[in-house]
Amino acid sequence: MNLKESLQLYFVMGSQNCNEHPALVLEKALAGGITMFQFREKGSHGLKGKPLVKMALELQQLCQKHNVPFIINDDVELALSLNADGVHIGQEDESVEVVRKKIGDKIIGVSAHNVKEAQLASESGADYLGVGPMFHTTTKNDCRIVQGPNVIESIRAMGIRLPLVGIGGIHAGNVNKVIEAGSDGVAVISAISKQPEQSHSLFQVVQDSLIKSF
Ligand code: TZP
Ligand code: MG
Repeated sequence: MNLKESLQLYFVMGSQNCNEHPALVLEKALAGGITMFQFREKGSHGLKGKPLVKMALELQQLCQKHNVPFIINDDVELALSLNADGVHIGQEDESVEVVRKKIGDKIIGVSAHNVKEAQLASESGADYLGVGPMFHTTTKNDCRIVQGPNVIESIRAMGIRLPLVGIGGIHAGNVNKVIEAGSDGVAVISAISKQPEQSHSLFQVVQDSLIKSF
C-alpha cells in the first residue's frame, strides 16, 4: 500500500480513549480493517516513562503483525527509539524541517486547520495532512473551531495534492461528506475506540464512499 491508500481508515488512539485494554481495542480495529494507526497518549492521566514505552511496543507489534503503519503522536524521540513508521505533529510542535532532520525518510503527518497551514506543511515536506476538525467532537478538549469538509475542498482547489485525511467527529453517517470533499480517507478516534466491534462496518462505509467518489 502507498501512503494515500494507508490513509483510508486511520485509527488514532491512546489509553485515555478506551473503555477496555488498548491492545484489545487495537486488535479488534486491525481485524476490522484499519489501514493505519497512530498512538496518541494524552492528558494528565496518560501513560509516561516505562509504561508508555511498554504500551507503545505492544501496539507496534500488533500493527506489524497486520502490516499496518504505526505512527506516534508528538514524541519524535519515542518514534526513533522504537523505529516507528512515522510521527504526527501539530502546529504547536517542532517544525517539519526540524523533525525531518531527526527522522529522515520516515512518515511525517501534520495537523492543518486551514488552507494556509496546509500549504505551509506541504511546502515544508510533510508526507500527509490531518485536516480538521471536520465536525463537532468531544474527544479533543483543546479543539479548534469546526472547519467542516469545505476546508478540504479549498485545500484541493489550491492545487495541494498531498495525501490527506479529515479528522474530528467522523462516524459512519458523515464519512461521505469528508471523502466527497477530496479526502483520501478518514481519521477517527471514538468511532472505533468506543465500539471497536463496529470497525469493519466503518471500513466498508469508507470503501463504498471512496469507490463512489473516484
Ligand atoms: N484532532 C482534531 S479533532 C481530534 C483530533 C485528535 C479528535 C478526533 O476524535 P473523534 O473522536 O474522532 O472526534
Ligand atoms: Mg501535537
